Amino acid sequence: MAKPTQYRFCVGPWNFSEGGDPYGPTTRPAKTFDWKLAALKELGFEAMMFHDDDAVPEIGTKSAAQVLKEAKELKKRLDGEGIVAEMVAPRLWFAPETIDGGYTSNDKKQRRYAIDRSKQTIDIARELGTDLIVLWLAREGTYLRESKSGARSTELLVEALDAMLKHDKQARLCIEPKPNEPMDHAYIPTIGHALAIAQLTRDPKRVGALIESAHSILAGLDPADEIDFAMSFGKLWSLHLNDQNGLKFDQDKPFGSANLRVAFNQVRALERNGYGRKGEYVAFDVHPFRTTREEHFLKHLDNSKKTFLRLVEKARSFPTKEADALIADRNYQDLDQLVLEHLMGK
Ligand code: XLS
Ligand code: MG
Repeated sequence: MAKPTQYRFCVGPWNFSEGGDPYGPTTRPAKTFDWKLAALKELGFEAMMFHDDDAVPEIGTKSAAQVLKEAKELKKRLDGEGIVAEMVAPRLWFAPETIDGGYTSNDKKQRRYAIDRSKQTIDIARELGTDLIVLWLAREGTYLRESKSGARSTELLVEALDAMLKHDKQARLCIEPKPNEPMDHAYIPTIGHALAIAQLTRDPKRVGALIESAHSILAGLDPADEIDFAMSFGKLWSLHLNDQNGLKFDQDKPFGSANLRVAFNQVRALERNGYGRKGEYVAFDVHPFRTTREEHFLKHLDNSKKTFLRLVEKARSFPTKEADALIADRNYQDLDQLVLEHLMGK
């Protein structure tokens, strides 16, 4: 039997968020990068994930050479702290150039911008010592179905992925699906879509996926099934655990906060497929509740990690023999209760 996985944890600077939402301003003061780095270490996280402009702030105002210089400096800084850069993601949904999407924009110039910026992200990742590029395809979709062609958009997405694969022979592209928000409909809504589009690219082996629990739930799916499916292809290269109370706006709640059983089943899926054995990190893409006081700024991260580790224990101590006997007897009533009793504990 393989040794139990020692999970390693990761978080992004955006997860120390200040409470702003579309209806109101921030509720906590912004923290500096140094503060976040120190906090991450104190919480026992070993890696940080970055958007291109987290790694190099105000990236749009800087020359290519300056961007690489700052990425190099960041790498030194991280090395000094013993923190790994897990991935870099192009933030393609903020810039005025990507108002109509990046890779699938109807404007050729804007598509060019999106591809160039993605190539630059790969260059930054190389400087930071990671080959992992995360693509959350935020605005690659439509507000209005008739405004874009799904067939053409699929072609454009493949073109963009191919341009990135060609730019760097080592880079691995990790698609993070989400079915909606900010768009009405997104073009790569599920893991199945992500893995299918990989097959159309020039190097399918280097196109994989990242699952975010809340995004699967928003697609009406069970994230545990998405994990099992991606891992059957050997293509779950990163993970954003969090929680989501039904089909609403993206909530990024602490892991297990809305549905402990769904969280438990995600952990079981990770355990049975050996997630983490090839060095993959468990990231928590969670945000503090808007009402969170400044002195409780880090609780959502610490609590997500605590819950995750408790659920690992629960997965490892699950009474498998008893469950197997109930399954063989098709006694799913008692199987259901066995799970509940196990989660509630004595
Ligand atoms: C949004 C995503 C985003 C990606 C990285 O929901 O979590 O932050 O993880 O671009
Ligand atoms: Mg995410």
